Amino acid sequence: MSSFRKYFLLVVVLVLASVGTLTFAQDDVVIPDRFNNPDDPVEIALVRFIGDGAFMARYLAGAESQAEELGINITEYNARNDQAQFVTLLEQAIQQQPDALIISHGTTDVVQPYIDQAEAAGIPVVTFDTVVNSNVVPEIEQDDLLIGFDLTRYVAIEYGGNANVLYLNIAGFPPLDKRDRSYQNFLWRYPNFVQVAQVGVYVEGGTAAETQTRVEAALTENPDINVVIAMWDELAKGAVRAINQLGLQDKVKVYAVDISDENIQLMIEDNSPWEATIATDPYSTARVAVRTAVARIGGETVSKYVLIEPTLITREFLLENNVTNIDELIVALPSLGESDLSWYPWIRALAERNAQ
Ligand code: SR1
Repeated sequence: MSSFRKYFLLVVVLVLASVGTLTFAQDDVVIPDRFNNPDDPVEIALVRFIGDGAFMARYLAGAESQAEELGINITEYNARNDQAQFVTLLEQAIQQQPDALIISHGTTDVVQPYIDQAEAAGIPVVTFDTVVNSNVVPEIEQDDLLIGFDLTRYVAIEYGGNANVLYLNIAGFPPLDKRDRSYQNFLWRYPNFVQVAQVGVYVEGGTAAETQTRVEAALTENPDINVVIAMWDELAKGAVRAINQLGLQDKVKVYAVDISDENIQLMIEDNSPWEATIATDPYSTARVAVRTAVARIGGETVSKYVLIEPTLITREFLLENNVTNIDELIVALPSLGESDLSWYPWIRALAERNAQ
């Protein structure tokens, strides 16, 4: 046999061997039995305390998209800021005996007994924006201490440590409390970084409108304010509208949290006071929550803290890159797109099988 033919055969054998190895690796992934019965699809209950605003709507869309891709069902229960209703919905959801429970925006004192009850009944729980006393129940969040740190540091450095701040936040919501912790450190660190006033109240279906009224009053009473820090975009939207209404766009700038199509429009409009926001895409964040729940159903031991990394988005960046909506933003900033978190090989295989 000529040396060329020997070489050719060797290459063919090596290619076939590598293809064989790849095939074996794919076949090696085992989808857990619970996901293999089309007559009895996996059911996930998503129990949420609040529903106001664009973040919450896009989060739900993300959760539903991931469930659909995996061929499972998801049912939303939303208490719309009513604690008694939240407890009722937690009870109802557990009674339905879903395969897993995702709990969002509860406080520990309220949700802990129901988490313990569900886990004891064999229903694995995962949480979003909730602090839990359990080593097996994961806490998914957008790394809110980091959000508070990165946002406030950005403002403090931009203003050389000198600013008169109108602070927009609401106590009692876990992500907002964590962001506040980091913010307080900057007030301590920079003595001329001063909080002049604070407003913030949650109104289901109306936080932005209520905030607008309160910010108009605060800015009128405190004409020295030159910075607004808003720890939630519904608060920021109210502030932007108030500043526009008072014609203070050149004097008072807004720095906030969260992103949505509407936020991008507000940030890029002519003479917008909204300078920067720090965010994850709630769509992708919710998909992580669903995959983490699916992982627990499949028997995986998941990380206690599942942190989705936030990204700083400035008005300047949006304008320079002609970004007008979230889809375009993800192209310009791919770190905001689909997360790698909780993509266990068998969950990927489940998505591929379901796509066929
Ligand atoms: C009232 S809590 C609002 C926050 O929940 C999510 O973490 C979003 O980022 C939003 O800012």
